[in-house]
Amino acid sequence: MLTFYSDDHHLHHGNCELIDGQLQPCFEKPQRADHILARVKDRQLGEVRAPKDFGRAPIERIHSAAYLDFFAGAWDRWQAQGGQGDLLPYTWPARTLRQQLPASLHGQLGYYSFDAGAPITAGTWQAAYSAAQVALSAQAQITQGAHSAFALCRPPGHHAAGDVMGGYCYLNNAAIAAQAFIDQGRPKVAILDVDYHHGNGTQDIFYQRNDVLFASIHGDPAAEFPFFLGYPDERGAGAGEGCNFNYPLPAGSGWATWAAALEQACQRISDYGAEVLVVSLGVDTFKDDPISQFKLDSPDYLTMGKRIAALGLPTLFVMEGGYAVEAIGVNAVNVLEGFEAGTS
Ligand code: FKS
Ligand code: ZN
Repeated sequence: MLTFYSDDHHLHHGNCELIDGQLQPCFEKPQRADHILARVKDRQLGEVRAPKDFGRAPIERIHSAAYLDFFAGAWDRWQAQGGQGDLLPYTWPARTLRQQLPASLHGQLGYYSFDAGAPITAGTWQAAYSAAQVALSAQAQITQGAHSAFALCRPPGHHAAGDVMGGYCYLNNAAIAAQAFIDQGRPKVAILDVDYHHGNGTQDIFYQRNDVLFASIHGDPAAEFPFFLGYPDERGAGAGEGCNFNYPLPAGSGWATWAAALEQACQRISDYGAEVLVVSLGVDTFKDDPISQFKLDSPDYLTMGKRIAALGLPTLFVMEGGYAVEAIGVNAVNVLEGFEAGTS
């Protein structure tokens, strides 16, 4: 399996995030992708390629031009007004406030975000732009006939919606790739989100559409970030009714519980008749993950990959979360190796 990767992810390294009332170093850090890349090479998974540049057009199929302009220009505006440190929002247009774009930088930042978990640094736009190109390059590989490809994206994307950043995410790499499949003539795409957190951005982007099925297995949002989306009664709306499936699981869930949900998600994907699969691949379901509450062990990721392979679909893996940095490479690559073992 080919891996697509850009060193540009190093340009994004946020300073800190708010955890339990304290500012702590960001969990979403460059070493994450470095460890995965090292494991891809160790295991000789396949060639590692730099992305091509497909420009802004395929990103604009998912994100509004106004949002992209804001994101691309935010750091320079922050510097021009003498800003020190990372650019972080602190006011959001919650229920009692007007949903309108103000003139100020921080007002606009609040308008275009849902939490303070997505710091903008000098290189964040370039890193996120390159991550989207990594996803598009891996996607193109499948359009050209490959059965699978790995987009080693960083920063991740599944919490980002059309004009909202948050939860370490800015551009929704998986959604951008899924849309590219549709635009290249594959009218039925499934997205399987196995990250520990609900992919609220991806769900929102495709919620009213029937050309993309979204299925997500995650920590119950009643108790877990992102709290406000990811419940089982969210089944899609309008034309998209019946094309959205959430499988929230309780804290402490291990492989048996998780695998039962995967079985149901796979059944939905088969019933739907998807022609191609995008996997939002988070490995923060690992037992030693510092911010998550599931109990998967490293060999479970091999089994996960095999079950995904049994769907028999061309499959694009797009990297999302995972914070047990020492194990992240083993766990992510185990999914890919399990997939390959299940394919041959
Ligand atoms: C405060 C904890 C805030 C934010 C969790 C973000 C998870 C991100 C992710 C992604 F794949 F996008 F990276 N937690 N006490 O893992 O879903
Ligand atoms: Zn996650």
